[in-house]
Amino acid sequence: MTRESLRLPLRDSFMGKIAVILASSLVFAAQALAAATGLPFRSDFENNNFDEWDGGPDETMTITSQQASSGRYSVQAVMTRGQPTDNYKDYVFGDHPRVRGTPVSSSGLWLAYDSKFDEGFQFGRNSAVHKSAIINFEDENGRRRYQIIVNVFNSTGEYFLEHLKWNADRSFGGALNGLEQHIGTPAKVRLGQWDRIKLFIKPNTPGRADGIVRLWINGELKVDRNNVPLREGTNYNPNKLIMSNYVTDTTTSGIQRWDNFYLGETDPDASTVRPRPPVLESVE
Ligand SMILES: [Ca+2]
Repeated sequence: MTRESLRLPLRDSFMGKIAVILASSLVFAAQALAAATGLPFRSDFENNNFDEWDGGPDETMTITSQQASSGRYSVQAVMTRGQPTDNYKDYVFGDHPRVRGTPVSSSGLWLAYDSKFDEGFQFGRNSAVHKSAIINFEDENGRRRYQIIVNVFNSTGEYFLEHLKWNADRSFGGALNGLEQHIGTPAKVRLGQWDRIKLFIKPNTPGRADGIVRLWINGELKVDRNNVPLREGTNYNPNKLIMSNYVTDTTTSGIQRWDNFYLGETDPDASTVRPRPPVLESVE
């Protein structure tokens, strides 16, 4: 075949069609592999503002350079005895009605962040749990229907995953069971030290109790459940993250901190395990 033959109009046209078909296939493949809208999300507050988040009240929640688990900045929330606190920041993603994007895939969702309660922190005495972060499954009207909440038990300081259900009319639908730490000694808040929290949730097949919930505290697996009806018979998806500091128990006081958030469809620690690069044998 000569170079001239490749320049024939017919061949150019044929090759052009092949190119278009190939390009279309690649676009289709890329769409099939597309991540959920808005993911992966990372926030380490190094730009000294909350611009990475989608809003929420922050009366006593600020970014500080006094300490951080990564970089220079982190978030602090100050709770004062005798006063309720309503600080939080939202991040909406996937198929949330404020995004209307690609939902989180059926392979699941990872959340990781650093949490700290300062020395002297007093958990409330008139309530059971203190919130840290929440993943909401919200419906087409932006109403929470299922929640997985990273909590601390006020009485023991142990981390505790709570699973709540809400109705379409905003009424409380009840607490679902079985997400306490069950592997080894329950991990507790270490006052004055950062704790790394990592959570994996895989929504169940609607109507089947085959959802997965895993929780690691400082790298230790503490919850590993494979039979969780995360969304029961519905097909709502996780689509909102809340950095939560909603405290109604006014016996609570002290400073709570957050830093180094990751939310995405792959394990944030998986990239540290890389296949060995091929070794080029010497050809000298
Ligand atoms: Ca930081």
